[in-house]
Amino acid sequence: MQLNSAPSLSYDLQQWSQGYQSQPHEYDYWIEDIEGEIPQDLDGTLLRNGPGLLDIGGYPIAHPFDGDGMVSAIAFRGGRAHYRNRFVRTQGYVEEQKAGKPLYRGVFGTQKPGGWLANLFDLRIKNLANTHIIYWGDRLLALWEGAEPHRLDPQTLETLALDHLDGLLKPGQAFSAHPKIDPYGDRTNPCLVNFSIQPGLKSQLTIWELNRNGQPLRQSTHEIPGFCFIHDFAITPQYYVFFQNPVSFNPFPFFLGLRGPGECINFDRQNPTQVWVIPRQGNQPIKKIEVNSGFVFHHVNAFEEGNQIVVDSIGYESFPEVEPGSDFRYTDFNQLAPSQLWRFRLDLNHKRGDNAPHRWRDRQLLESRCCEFPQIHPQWVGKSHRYVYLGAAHHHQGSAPLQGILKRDNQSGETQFWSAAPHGFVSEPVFIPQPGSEGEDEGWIVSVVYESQKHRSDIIILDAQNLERGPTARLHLQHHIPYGLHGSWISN
Ligand code: 3ON
Ligand code: FE
Repeated sequence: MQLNSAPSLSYDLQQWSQGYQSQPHEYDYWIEDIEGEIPQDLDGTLLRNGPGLLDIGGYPIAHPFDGDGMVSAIAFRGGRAHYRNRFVRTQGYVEEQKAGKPLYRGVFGTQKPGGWLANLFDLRIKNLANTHIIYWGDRLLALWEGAEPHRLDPQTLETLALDHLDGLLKPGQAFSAHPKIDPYGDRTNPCLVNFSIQPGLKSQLTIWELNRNGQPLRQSTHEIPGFCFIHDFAITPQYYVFFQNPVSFNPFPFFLGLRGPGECINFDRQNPTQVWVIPRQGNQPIKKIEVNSGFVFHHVNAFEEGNQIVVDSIGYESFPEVEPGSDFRYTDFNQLAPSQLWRFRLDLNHKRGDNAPHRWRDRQLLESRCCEFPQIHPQWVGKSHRYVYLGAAHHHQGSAPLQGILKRDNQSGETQFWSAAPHGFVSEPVFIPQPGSEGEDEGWIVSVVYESQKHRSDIIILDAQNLERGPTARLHLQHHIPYGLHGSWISN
């Protein structure tokens, strides 16, 4: 018996990288090729967003986050399912498809052809509309954290226009791609909470709460010292929680046409993460709490417990910096540290009433397996959640592509895992509550799985109470969907 031997890879890198081929076509069809049965009470639409093009007229893009947004809608009704996808007709997409080549630079390193001279001092960035898709206040919105949302037609997915939320957003103003829905927003009705960052030497953070009709309930603006790269946040009934990752920004390589702005972000290992705890109402002061250095894109959830706020997040050892010139299609996962599930406890009592930093060193690793894209039951946002669902690597150790769905029970510490390895690669799991149910895990997990051997994607439906039984239904699409980012469920 060999001890300490590295487990054999659960995937083939070449097969994995095929999931990053462009999908230039737009489809509209009933899904006929189905294994198992779609639950009759699964009634609504799964919306997904993500980069649809990984090249522009044959010019490869530098990073998947630079890909033009493509929205897929999988509509379920009466045990049947319909698929449709459309590119978001952003100004950049329309112009570039006409020109057959990149006309804009991307945040993560995509350059216009012609070398640095062709890119020098061109500081325009295209709004990609590629990160999330939500339906709120009677609007279907494709989100991208660097600028305002695009509004789409919910029936056809046609792009209608940029949307400034009835004048709430200034032209070009950011509206993050991670809004939270507070199930008890204005006492009884849910509300949507989102933020905007205007980065600089000092950064401006604006937070909105919108009622069910999309009208503002509350708005506040805060000045945060230093550069901010904040992708996501968390809410509790009383607070907004922001993790300001320890990064700095040197814009000169961007100005000089050498790098994208996302490649000008440096991780400052020696600095802690600053957590900003901002009261949602009243004029209590903002609290700054310092926690261990590290980088967070996504939070699972947060909740209040006595004088503490508990925040569960996916933590990276550092910002996964992109080496200029490296090809993401051949990512060497062995060189990467895994992203893992952590629990932070923030002590609100520390020096009540002042902003003195509180250095806090204790954080707890909940799950060491490499994971990303956390989801919970939507009714538990801001409350102590028992279950979390994640995309996760097949093996317990090391960094690897996401090939399975992991469910963790925070009460017992037990996990369930369903894997699509060796040929399948999963996307974000979306939790869909079963209509009429109350249990926290009563519902389904739906995810898009890229089946590399067939170069096609499946939609899988798992029973959230028992992931290990495997998919209740597997819907075979006629084509692939490139690896995506986020999505949501809209019930009928
Ligand atoms: O000054 C700059 C201006 C600007 C527009 C600052 C800046 C770099 C923060 C910025 C824009 C940032 C943007 C647009 C960020 C977009 C991020 C994005 C599209 C996606 C992030 C995804 C995160 C994760 C963790 C994805 C994981 C994926 C997998 C594990 C596998 O597929
Ligand atoms: Fe995200």
